[in-house]
Amino acid sequence: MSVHPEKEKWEAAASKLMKGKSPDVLNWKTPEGITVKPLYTAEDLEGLDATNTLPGFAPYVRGPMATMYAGRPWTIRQYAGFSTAKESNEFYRKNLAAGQKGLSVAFDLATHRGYDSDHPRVAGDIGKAGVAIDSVEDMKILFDGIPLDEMSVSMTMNGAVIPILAGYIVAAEEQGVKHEQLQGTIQNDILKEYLTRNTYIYPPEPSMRIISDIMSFCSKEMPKYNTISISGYHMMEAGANSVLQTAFTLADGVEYVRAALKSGMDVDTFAPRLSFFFGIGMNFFMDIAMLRAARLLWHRLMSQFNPKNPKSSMLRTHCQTSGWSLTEQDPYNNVIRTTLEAMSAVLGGTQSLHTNSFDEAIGLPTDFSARIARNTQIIIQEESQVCKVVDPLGGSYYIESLTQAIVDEAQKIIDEVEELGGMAKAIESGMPKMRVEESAARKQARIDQGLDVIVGVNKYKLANEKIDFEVREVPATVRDEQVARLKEIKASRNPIAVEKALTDLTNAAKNGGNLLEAALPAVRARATLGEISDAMESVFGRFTATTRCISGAYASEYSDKNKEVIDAIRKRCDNFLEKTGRRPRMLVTKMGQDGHDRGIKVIASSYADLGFDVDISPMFQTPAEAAKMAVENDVHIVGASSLAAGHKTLVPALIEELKKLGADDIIVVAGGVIPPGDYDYLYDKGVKAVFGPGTPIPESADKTLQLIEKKYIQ
Ligand code: DCA
Repeated sequence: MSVHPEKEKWEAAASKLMKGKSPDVLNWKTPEGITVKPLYTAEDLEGLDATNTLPGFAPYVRGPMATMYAGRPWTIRQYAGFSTAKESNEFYRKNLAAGQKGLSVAFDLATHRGYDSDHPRVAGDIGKAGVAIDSVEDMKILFDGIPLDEMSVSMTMNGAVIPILAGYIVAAEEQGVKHEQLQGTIQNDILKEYLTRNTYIYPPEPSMRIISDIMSFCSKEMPKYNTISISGYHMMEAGANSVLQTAFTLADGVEYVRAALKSGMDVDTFAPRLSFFFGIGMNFFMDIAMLRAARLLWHRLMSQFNPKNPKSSMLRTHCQTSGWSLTEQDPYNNVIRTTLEAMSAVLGGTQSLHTNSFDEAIGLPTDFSARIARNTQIIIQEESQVCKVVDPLGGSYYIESLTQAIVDEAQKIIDEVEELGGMAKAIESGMPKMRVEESAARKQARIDQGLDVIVGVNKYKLANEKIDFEVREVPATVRDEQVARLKEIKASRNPIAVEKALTDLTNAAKNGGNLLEAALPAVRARATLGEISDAMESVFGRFTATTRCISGAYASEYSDKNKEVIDAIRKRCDNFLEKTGRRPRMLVTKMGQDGHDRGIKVIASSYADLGFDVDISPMFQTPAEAAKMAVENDVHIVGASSLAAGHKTLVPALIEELKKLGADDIIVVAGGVIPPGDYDYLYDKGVKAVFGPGTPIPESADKTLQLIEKKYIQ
């Protein structure tokens, strides 16, 4: 096919409309580095060999199932969990009665990191960002009245994956459900934890063994169960653009396949039960194309392992709308954002979908906001008629060519990863983390300059923001309830049986043997999650990451025209240096088990670009550890970032610890997902400023600097 016969006429018409300029000036370079033109034609389909393929057939670009939603719509699977198992169970049952189709369990951060609720490191985390699970007794309550032989349950667990999956299996056994009847998914994707999400426990090597052990156990005992959800979502939330998300997720997938093969499994015994998880952002067409590209690429990547079963190279995925794109400002706009993102996932052909609630930039979803989120999917599914046709955008000049562009760009990055020796080695080298953080800093700079529009945040702002809806709060008594139940369980079990089962598990960790299988007797004997996790930690150790930070990306994204704003702050930092002999120095820290470090990374690298001296604490600090570091580093200010509802406990505790060290002159500010209703509480406790999500960097830097200047040079 050649150029459209009237292409020149179109160019002339376009140019005329633009007062003589070439239509090329309308080209847009996306953050992925892809040039998007104002017009696509049949010419753009030339050489694209996957365009005219069929759904249900390789390379699956048009969808993994032949009939897709025309035969069965995607699973409406809302990710939820908070407080106690009992409260979460009630929430699940209500949602299932109202049209939700599958469960997706969110665990609290203490559970993720393998701590029981009575552990001193997790006092601020219990029941906050998910449900607290300490033993199989909690697990049984969580699924009370929910038949596990019928319900497909997804569990987002990566760190404490052995005690959680074993707990689920034993809870099912005690419901009378056989292993082979279990259907659902365990996230079990540890590589992305080292890359972005940070809810790991053990170092990479034993963690990869755990994954292979789970795949091996499930392939024999639980054939309907998806053993992993290889996740790009967290990379997107950490700032990865769609190409980075695709490339690193699929590269993680290849690494898992290699690990399973190395452990002696045949590719077709486990590959059909690998599943994926993508995050869907606000670039509508880009993310439709991303899902199509990911399917094509996965098929291509899997062919090197010579699978015989077509399902082994068929990418099936869950999607979630972007939490990061939700704004605290003018928050009902989030309903619209989520609807668009959901449409993108659906038009891209997802198998399962979570739509975020509009209040998630502020707090945990309420019954009301969860209903709107769920209904967003139900309305798309049951009212809009989009389910009637498979891959309705297949053949679109633009979508097909964007799909190919993502395939090409992502393949280049996958090749780079391969050159580094695969994803585990690449992660060790720091390459993927740096790429994601650079992408995040650039995005922030575009938003701060107004180049990327966010309605209500950097354009069409409300003069008087007033949040007038209820925000769900998890009471501090949840911890007391969990601790009381732990005591009860420990008092009523057979200590000799527990001891023996835990010793057997430690021996399996030391000498080999399937860890999931070895954990089952311990769970049946009522060993707790923390005890099971410790039994393996005593052999594997606990992983600590080194925190690194990129520099220059934020400032370099500023155009000369907009540089004024950041230059003004730089000048003030230089002035501070002149007057005091030091640059304004800030410690950014994350306390508790909250692993979301995108915010502090962006703050650290952009503040450094603006002239601050910035220290980043290691992850998972206790307030006492953060205070000690602030004093040792002699900082002027500490910025505490909280995205997991621990702010009311942890930030005041930090202030107390600073006082104990005689350092109450160190200013404390807080940022992250903090409901505006909690601001006064924090101010009363001595916090000097609170920065909600979406605060532009120059604005928070200005305020931070003012606080320091006021104290030291005015
Ligand atoms: N016609 C006939 N059968 C179909 C069709 C169709 N058009 N579409 C799907 N099915 C079948 C599937 O083959 C599957 O059966 P199988 O397991 O026996 O093969 C069943 O219906 C369920 O469909 P599926 O597309 O697998 O949807 P889910 O069970 O919801 O699984 C998946 C989605 C992504 C694979 C899974 O890993 C998952 O649920 N992930 C969620 C992860 C999550 O919640 N994360 C939270 C952060």
